[in-house]
Amino acid sequence: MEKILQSQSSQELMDIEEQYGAHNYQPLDVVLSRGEGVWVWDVEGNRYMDCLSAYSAVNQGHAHPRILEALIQQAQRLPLTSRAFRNDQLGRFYQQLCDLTGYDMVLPMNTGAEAVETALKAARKWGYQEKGVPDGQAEIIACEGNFAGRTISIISFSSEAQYRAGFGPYTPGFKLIPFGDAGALEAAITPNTVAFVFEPIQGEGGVIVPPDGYLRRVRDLCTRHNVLMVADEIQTGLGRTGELFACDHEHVRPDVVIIGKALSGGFYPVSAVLSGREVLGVFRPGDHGSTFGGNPLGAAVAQAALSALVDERMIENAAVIGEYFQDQLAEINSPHVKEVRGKGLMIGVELKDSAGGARRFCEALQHKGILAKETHHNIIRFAPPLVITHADVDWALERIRPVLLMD
Ligand code: IF1
Repeated sequence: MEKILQSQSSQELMDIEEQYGAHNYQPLDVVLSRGEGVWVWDVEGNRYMDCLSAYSAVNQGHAHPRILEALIQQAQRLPLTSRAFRNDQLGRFYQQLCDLTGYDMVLPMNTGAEAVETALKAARKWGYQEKGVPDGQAEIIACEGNFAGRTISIISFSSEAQYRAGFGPYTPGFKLIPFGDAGALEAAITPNTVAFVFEPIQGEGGVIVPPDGYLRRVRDLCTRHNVLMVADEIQTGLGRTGELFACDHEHVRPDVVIIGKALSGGFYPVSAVLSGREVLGVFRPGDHGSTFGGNPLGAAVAQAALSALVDERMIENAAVIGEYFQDQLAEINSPHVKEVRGKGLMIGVELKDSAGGARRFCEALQHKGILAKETHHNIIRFAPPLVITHADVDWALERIRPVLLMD
């Protein structure tokens, strides 16, 4: 089987995928078979710069040797125990994560959505147990344009029709307000509000950066009204925006932080909820769990992923190279571009309606050796691995420039 697969062309592999797979995605027609750093290669050996980083799960670059080694070593020893027993990696992972972030407690899960669901459950139980909200009355406020995953409770607070259509009935207890508007948050808070869940920069929403001072105002409002400030940093966190967390740009410390994606450097699904003892301390044995949550393989991989991020100064690189990348994109002065925005290496290029949508630009970029993804029809996202160099960005700009200047 392995031998046959290696000789098949991209087209043959795409045909098989289309024949058997559910069509819940419409990917670019590129079939990747190898990755290293910022580069990936397709089945025919063509090289591309990955400017999506698997939606910021590969911040450390593809096939990072230190994380790979941790994966191999742990996989050869003990991949999974379940949480019915303890393992020798989980405590070390917890300690490293708490030392790095300054939070007191961790609840480990696998996917981002599972961590978001965990945070929602913790906020509700905290509301009933600590805040005194009447049982079953907890309210959680979220923002229009959010993306937090695909489970039924998470899409219950999505404002995107397609993410909701056909999946009702929805989970009650959620309110939506405009993103970036602190006044709307204050108006929406009631005595039963237990949490405000938000992305510090909305990724899927279109790399929407809130006004300066917004996070600080949210922090003050949540403190004043005893509402948990819950930051979904699954995409913005772990260096993507040039700080450890995007909330760090305003020196704001949420009550709860949700991370995932790059927590494993893209090698393995690892996510986690971070908080003080007063929030995650509400869970008693048996309240919540997961077969793979906190497994030793994920814990070992996550330790290496965090060490690589810090020891190789990837966060600082994201800040410096991200600013250069963004400035140079703006300097192209493309007649199609409405705005270049973002922070660090989380960059969005919004096109004018007259440009005819971002997909054709992403396809043109693909043919120039750059893989980027559009969001919301007219925004091209550039989010390369945080190991990208100044020279890599110049290589990319030589190819991006003619595409953004095409008719
Ligand atoms: C898809 C989007 C990005 C996330 C934030 C939680 C999750 C995600 C801020 C859930 C996941 C992924 C999911 C993937 C595509 C991608 C995505 F386009 F869907 F919205 F990145 F922007 N919070 N985002 O970005 O984490 O359960 O996936 O591990 O569903 O198509 P997950």
